[in-house]
Amino acid sequence: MGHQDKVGKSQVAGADAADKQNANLKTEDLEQFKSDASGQALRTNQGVKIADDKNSLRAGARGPSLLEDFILREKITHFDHERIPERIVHARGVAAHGYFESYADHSALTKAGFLSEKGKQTPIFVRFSTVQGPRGSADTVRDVRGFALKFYTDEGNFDLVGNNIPVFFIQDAIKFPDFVHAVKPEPHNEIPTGGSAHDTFWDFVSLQSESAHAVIWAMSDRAIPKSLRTIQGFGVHTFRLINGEGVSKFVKFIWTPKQGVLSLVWDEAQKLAGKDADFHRRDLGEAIELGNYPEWEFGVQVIDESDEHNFDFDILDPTKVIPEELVPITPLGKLVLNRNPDNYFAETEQVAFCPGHIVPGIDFSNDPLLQGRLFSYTDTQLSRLGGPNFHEIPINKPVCPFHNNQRDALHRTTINKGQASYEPNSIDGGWPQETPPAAKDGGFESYYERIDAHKVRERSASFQDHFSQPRLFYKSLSTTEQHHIAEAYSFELGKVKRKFIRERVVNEILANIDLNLAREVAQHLGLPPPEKSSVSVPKYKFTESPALSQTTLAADSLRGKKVAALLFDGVSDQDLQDAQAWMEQHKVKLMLLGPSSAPVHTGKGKEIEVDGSFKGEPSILFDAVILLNVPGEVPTILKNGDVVYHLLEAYKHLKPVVLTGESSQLLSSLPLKEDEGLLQGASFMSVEKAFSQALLTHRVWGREGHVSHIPA
Ligand code: HDE
Repeated sequence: MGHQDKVGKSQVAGADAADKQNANLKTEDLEQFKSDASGQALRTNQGVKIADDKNSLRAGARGPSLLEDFILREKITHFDHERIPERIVHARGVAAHGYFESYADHSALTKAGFLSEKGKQTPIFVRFSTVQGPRGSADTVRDVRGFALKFYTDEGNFDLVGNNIPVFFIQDAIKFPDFVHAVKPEPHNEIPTGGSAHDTFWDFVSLQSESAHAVIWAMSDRAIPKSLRTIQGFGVHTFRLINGEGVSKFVKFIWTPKQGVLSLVWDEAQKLAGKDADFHRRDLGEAIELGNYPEWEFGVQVIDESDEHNFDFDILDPTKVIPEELVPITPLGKLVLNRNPDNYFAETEQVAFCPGHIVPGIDFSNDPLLQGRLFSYTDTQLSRLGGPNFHEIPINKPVCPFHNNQRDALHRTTINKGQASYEPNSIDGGWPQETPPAAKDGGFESYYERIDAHKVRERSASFQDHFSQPRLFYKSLSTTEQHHIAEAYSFELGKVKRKFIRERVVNEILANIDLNLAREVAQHLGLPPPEKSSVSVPKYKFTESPALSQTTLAADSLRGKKVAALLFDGVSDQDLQDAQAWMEQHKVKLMLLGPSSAPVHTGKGKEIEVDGSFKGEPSILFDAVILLNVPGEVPTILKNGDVVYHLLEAYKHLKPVVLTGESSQLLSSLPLKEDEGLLQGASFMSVEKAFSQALLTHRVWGREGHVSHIPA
């Protein structure tokens, strides 16, 4: 058989694809292949060039395969071990590179070097995640989002492993395995994937009132974010910042997106989970690719040591927020994400965060949840990444030089030189040696905290109030946000099979947060409305914290929004040109959709390539939808079910919808009503200002009560 016979069609196609891929590689990437003696030779892991990668070695063309085929065995053995254990929680994630830039010299607050200079930039790697679902689960499920930051500072790595809600479900680390077992898919049937709407979760959280606060956040719109670019980040625990004089202040870390804190509506989230399970990771990757780099303002709430006990709650309790109205946020700098990873596995999957990774100038508080986390993360990496050398994986490696006497173990890549692997030594010049602590550039020193106590297994009495803060949160929200919370509890509890669990949530949890909320949920579930709270909730000095509502956290511009233009043959050239120019000017991504993927022709006969079809790119993928003027074609439009569905669905999801020219005649045939988001006008430019406002506002909340009859 000649060589030519062995090369099938698919292999030629494969070669084309490889060429295309190579075309996308940067010159420096290609250099690595060129430096290979034969250009781009395929080799075994032992460096042997491979002559045939298509056929295994066998005894005769139709005979059995031979064990001696080391090329086949090496390839398949490697493949057999391609998977590593996924994270026990936060398995589904996506990440990006970027930088932190300090706004100023913050050395009065901390001696941490990355905060010591105005304009100083520190590389960061950020991983977003959902908590409950496995690696292959959908992005838009109702869940808390992990928001883990790794700062590669000159003084070592600082990991801030936070979430997009400011409180946690339990107060003590010892309850974490119970909590996770309860929320994860149930053990007998591994259902549900990616959600908390099931008996074991609600059983656990209804028996543990300390969960009430985090649960109400998880039932709020925060748990169905529009995009990972539109979530806030919270360190949750109280930490310490320590300056060069050794003065410590308690801090809470908070980072807020410039893109606004925005959410999906529930119907949209559920549909997206099926139609684009990768919605969030795609959105993040695309925005960065387009140069719409997401940004967060990174800050701290600072509490003097002397104020530690001056709150209605304990600042060590991770189920409590410190309202911004009591302690405002001091901005420290900005976080910018500007580069997508090159390889998902090597970077996003292998990154190993640990709250215990801190640098001089930062320290822990005695929050009992944080204390447990300090141990857990390194422990989990041992089985997930296969040994104690995971810090040598490039994504985990500090950028500053580091030396110590730790040696060997699985997957060691460092080749340590010298003879002395102990300290003190007099053989290798005494190195590596300790660095005494100092106001600047010194070795790490723990805060000189006085501890004088009995060993006890005891929860502080100051952790016992579990309802004042969920009440504060609920009371601080807009009517729309409150309504969504009632709907979310009703949906989730509607999936709970055991009636006594549903009743317990309503009577023993919700009734103590807010009686109206409890009654609304009871009504949805067909339960008797509770008459009174079952515990007496202490009175707080303040009853509302507007900063907790998403309505106070708007976007600063339209940058990075995504709009669909629905096109038909005969579309007005002027309208289309104006819309395209406007979107470009506002850094809004405009996608042109047509009845199919075939090009559309404008009124003047110009051929327009489309980005997809109405059906293939449903309205749930966009922030707004525009149907431009197509003179004389309203009957054609009305006959197209896909476009009608697109419009009705966008309207139902409270999005801005624009109808220009004759398209606005659709208003008389479809159940759409003009409002501050449903805009009609002679041309796109005639509604441009109102559209800009509607797009910035994100949703037309006033429409919400009037869309239940829409079939979409
Ligand atoms: Fe985690 N958590 N956690 N957690 N967590 C993990 O570490 C754990 C907690 C958070 O993108 C695990 O590498 C314990 C609070 C994020 O890689 C594990 C306790 C907060 C991520 C672990 C908590 C978080 C994790 C699983 C209670 C918000 C993903 C894999 C004491 C402030 C990081 C891993 C990433 C991951 C343990 C509670 C956030 C098992 C024991 C509170 C964002 O070590």
